[in-house]
Parts: sequence; structure tokens; C-alpha cells
Amino acid sequence: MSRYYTTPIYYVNDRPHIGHLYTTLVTDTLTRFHRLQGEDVRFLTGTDEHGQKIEKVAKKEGVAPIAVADRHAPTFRDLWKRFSVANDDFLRTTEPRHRVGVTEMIRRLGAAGDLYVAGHEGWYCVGCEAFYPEKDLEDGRCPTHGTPPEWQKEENVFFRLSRYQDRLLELYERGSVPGIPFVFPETRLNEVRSFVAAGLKDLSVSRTAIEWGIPFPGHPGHVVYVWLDALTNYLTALGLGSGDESLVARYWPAGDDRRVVHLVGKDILRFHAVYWPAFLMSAGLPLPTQVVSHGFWLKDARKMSKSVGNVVRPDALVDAFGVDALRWHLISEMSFGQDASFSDEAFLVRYNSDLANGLGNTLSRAVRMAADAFSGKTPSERCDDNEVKRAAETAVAAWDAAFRACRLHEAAEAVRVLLGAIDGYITAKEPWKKVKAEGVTPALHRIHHNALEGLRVAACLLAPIAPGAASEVLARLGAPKAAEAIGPSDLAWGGLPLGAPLAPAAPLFPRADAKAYFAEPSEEKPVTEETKPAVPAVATVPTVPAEPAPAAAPAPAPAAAPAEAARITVDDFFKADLRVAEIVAAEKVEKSKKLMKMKVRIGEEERTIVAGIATAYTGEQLVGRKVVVVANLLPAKLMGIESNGMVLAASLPGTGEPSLLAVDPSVPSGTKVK
Ligand code: ME8
Repeated sequence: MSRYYTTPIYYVNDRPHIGHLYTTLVTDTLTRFHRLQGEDVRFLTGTDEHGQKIEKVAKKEGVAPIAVADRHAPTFRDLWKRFSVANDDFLRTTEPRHRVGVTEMIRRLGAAGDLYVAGHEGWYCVGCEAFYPEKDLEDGRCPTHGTPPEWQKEENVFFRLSRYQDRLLELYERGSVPGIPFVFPETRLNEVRSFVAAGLKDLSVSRTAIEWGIPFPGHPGHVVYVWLDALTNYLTALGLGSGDESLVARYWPAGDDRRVVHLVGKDILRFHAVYWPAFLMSAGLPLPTQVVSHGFWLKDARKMSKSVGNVVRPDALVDAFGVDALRWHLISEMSFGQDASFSDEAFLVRYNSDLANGLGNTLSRAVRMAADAFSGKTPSERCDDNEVKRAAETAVAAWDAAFRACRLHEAAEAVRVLLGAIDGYITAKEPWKKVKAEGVTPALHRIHHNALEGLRVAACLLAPIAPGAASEVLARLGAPKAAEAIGPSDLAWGGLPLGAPLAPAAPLFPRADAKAYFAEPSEEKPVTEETKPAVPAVATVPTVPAEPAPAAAPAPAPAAAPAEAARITVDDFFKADLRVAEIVAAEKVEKSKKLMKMKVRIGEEERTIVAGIATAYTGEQLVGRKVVVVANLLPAKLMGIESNGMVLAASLPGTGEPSLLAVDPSVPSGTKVK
């Protein structure tokens, strides 16, 4: 059986967050599961770099769109590396190989008679890169992003989507491979079916209002609609139109022994389950086997999204707890297919119960006791009929079935149950009492063998989800093996080497002190939400009224001009190194209402500044903006984050809300302000 697994290709208008990480980890976990079974699995991910969304960011920043893409694409690539994501390919839609394939796709759509030109106008959501019929808007806003759409009017090339209504409905009825529903979970299949059954309109597949895209063959002035461009990546990465289509032949399905599975969030299911198969039908190409869609990670009851600005980035959690802890949490916490809320609290609870206690403690206890009893070695007697063996066999079967049914959280649950059974077994057998009463007997060997062998099987089951931890557990058990080298035979009882050296080591997952994690360090106390002035990292400039305030209405305190006594000399003023800086990334600091963590560029230099402006600005509004900063300020820690500099903002009269000082966007970053 060969398999081809894909993630969506992510937009490069911002850095990745937990939502993108989740889809990629799900795909990685499934890939690793099937590779462990000895199957030939190809795994593709990449970045979606054309379209209005990216063009807008570039315009705002005053740079070329490719500069935005070049800046963000590596952050995805690097994050996947950090998380040991085992992708075979990473496609950027700005690569020549992709352009060639898209051109070939359009040639095929044209040859089928499915393209024509017509005038068109409607509501366009740039966040979705899609037109919305008025009836689908919620209070005049995009149902996914909650932002007002733009009215767009242009002449476009259209794709005859309406022609494919019946064939699509048939696809949903029968599946692309008999017995496998085209969309998973099936509730989502019903949503797609009703959407198509309600009637399909032809789809505009070119844009003239933007320039950032692949030129539409035969239509000068038009670029290819970003979704036709993006969806085709699944085939261009295999070499469609390149002259060497050997990978297309190997992985794109033409029989029962191939599976092509697209993993997506529910937000983009329609593009994958309606437009994509229709394009393929028109192009005379085979269809994927299945589109698997998962739910949203929510933060504060809303979808985590760049446009909303409520994202959780993985960096801080990974720094504190490691890659495997986050991999484990994301896969375990979300019931696959449904929405889930992300919170640091839930992360810490699960970390302590599943990893520090369930896995880490059980492992160090079992290894320590065996090493003590058998002079630093694994037992030399095995046992093939006991409750741990039965628990391991049950766990392997449950884990296997869960992965095959795409219920990844249940696969994690199977590991958890096995670890619980091993822990319970050790507690019930009390080997520490036995060794005292009877010395080192064959029975003692068998008890320790069962515990360690159970842990070996658990480590193999953990491998697709948390490969680093799995390899580490195997090494500590005296049965070293890289997670990627584990095969089906390793799942069978009895693989633990007898009399092999054991290497007790520091705790694998040290217990997390949740109180300490959430406590604000003492130097941060002056900047808590309650403290005034709110946040020292923003230099709030008092606003001075242009006209003297009328006597009857005295100017509010923050608007007062500086008193004589507070005046400074020009030399004093020049002590502050004021510079123009460009904000290149911004995210709200978790657990803080006001703090915004920003990455700013001052000339060639990049640094982090934390400022109390999150009540007035979202991350999205800040990125690309130029501001004035005090560049020579001593660093200060705010909520555990080192801030290097201050952003200048006016403090508005009455509310005290910050309002950033505006800088003409043409002023280069790094320019001195005096
Ligand atoms: O849509 N919860 O890219 P994108 C769970 N370029 N998953 C989430 C999520 C959340 N809160 N937020 C994002 C695009 N995701 C197009 C795709 S494919 C040919 C083109 C994940 O950067 C989820 O997989 O907006 C979602 O479908 C995807 O990121 C959207 O990523």
C-alpha cells in the first residue's frame, strides 16, 4: 500500500501558530504510524504565497510580496524541523516547478471547455480569499473571520463548476474508493453534500485587481485565482507538467493499493471537497481518496486566527517543556474532528498527569528498581503470560484501530491506559517487599521483566505521537532504537533484551510547578495589569491640547504640559537614542490584558520589545507599522519576557489608552529621531 499525505499549504502573511502546528502534527503522526507498519508513505507540506492577502501585507510594509514570503516561509520550515516533522517535500507556490504544473492544470481545464470570460462582482473576503453570496454573510461580515468583506468588480475567467454538480454528488455517495467516504468525519460530508445539492455557480478563477499571482495563460493582465493555484500544489509537488511524472504515477491514485489523503481544518473543507475534485474531474485526473477535516483550536471561545489576533504560538511552551510534551498534548487534547480550547492550565495538568507521572515516574521507578535488583541490568528471565502482556496486546489493538479510524486522541488514550496498567501492576506486586523478604528470585526477574517490557511496548506506541520521547524511553530501558526504526515486529511482546545494561537517568519529564509557571516574577510586579503606570515599556507621551483649555473645563491630568521643574536640557534629551523601527511580528502576551510582544527591526538589527498596547491594537494591526522607539534603554523583564527598548505612544486623555506615534512609512527603519 502506498500513501500520500498532505497538509494545507499555509499562507505566509504571518508566522505559524498552534492551529497550523496541529494539522502538521496530525499529518506527521499518521505518516509515522503508517511508516511504522512498513508502508510507503509520502508526506507533503508547504506554503501558499500568492494572492491578495500577501500582496496587501507587502503593500503595507512597502516591500515586494516575495520579500514577505521569503521572510515567513522559513519560519514554517524551521518550526517543522524543530518538531521533528518527517515531511518528504516542502513546496512553495512561488517555485518554478509549481508554476509549470499550474499552467498544465489550466491547459487541461481549457481543453475540457470549462473556462470562459465574464464580468463579475461580489463580496470578497481577503482573509478567506473567496467571494461570499450576501446570504452567507453574518451581520454583513465574513462568517469565518468576522471582518467586513470588500465589494469587488472585475472581468474574470470562469470555471464551469456548475457542470460538475451531479458528478460531485455521486462522489459523495460512492466515495472515490468504494467503502471509504470521500469526507471524514461523515457529519462534514453531509454539510458538503447539502452545499452542492443546493446548486453550484461557476467559479471565477482569475483576478485582475491584483498582480501577485501566476499569470493566467492566454489572458494577459489576469493572474490565477489563489485557490486554483494553491490546490494544484498537491500534484505539482509530484511533478505534474514537469516532464518527469514518476511520482504522480507512484502516489496519485489509480487503484485500490494507493491512498491520497488531504488533512485540512474545517475552514477549508469546501475548497478541498468541492472545487478540488471538480478541477481534477475537468482535467481528467484521478481523485484523492479522502479529505479529512479537523476542528478548530479555540482561544477565549473564538477560533484562533491571525486575523482575530488571539493566537497561541508554540515557542514559549516548547522552550519550557520540550517538543514532545506539546506534540502529546495537542494530539491527546483534541477529540479529532471536534473543536477544542487551548489553555496553558490544561497543558500543565496533562503534562503532569500523563508525562511527568504516567510515563516519567513509572519509567524511572521501574528502571531504578530493576537496576538495583540486577546490578544495573535488565532481568534475565522473561514471562509470557501475565496481565501486563494482556494489557499491552489490548493497547496495541486499540491503538491500531484508533489510528486507522483517524481517531488520534484514542490512540493516545491507548498508550495512557497501558502505562496505567503497568503502574498498577508494579504497585500490586510490591517487588521492593519481595526482594527484601526473598532476595533475587526468578519470580522477581519476571515481575521486573513485565514492567520493563510493558514500557517498551508503550514506547513503541508512543513513537508516532512523540518520537523523541519514544527513542529516549527505549534507550533507558536497555532496548535502544530510533523511533523511525520501529517496525511491526517491535509491537509484539518479548522484545526486551535480557541482561542488557540499564542506564538510570534524570527524570524524563520533570514535574511542572504550575504555581511557579503562572506566578509573575518579582521584577515584573510594577507592570501587572493593576499597576499604574500600566507598562513602562511604552513611553506614553502626554498629549498637549492645541488650544489652551477653557477655564470652565480644566485639562485632564494626563494632558497637562510638563511643569517648569521637570524641564531637561537638550543634552538630557539626547541621552535617549530615538529610532524609527519596523514591527515585523506582534502577539499578545498570554495572561496579560495589555502586553504586546513585538519583534521590531531597527536598521539591520532585530529585537524584542514588550509594550502595554494590546488593549488598543491587535497583532495584525501592528505588523508592518513603523514606530519610534527608545533604542538605548536597559533591558527589562515583563511577564518573563526580556524587553529591549520602548515604543513611543500618546496616552489619550480620559482613558489613558495608548496611541502610537505615527511615522511616515517611507522613513527607513533605523533612522535617528531628534
Ligand atoms: O487556508 N485550529 O492557509 P492558512 C485548527 N493557504 N487548525 C487551524 C487553526 C485553528 N484555530 N487555524 C489554522 C489556508 N489552522 C490556505 C490553504 S491548501 C491548498 C491552501 C490550520 O494559513 C487548519 O489546517 O489560513 C486550517 O485549515 C489551516 O491551518 C489554514 O491555514
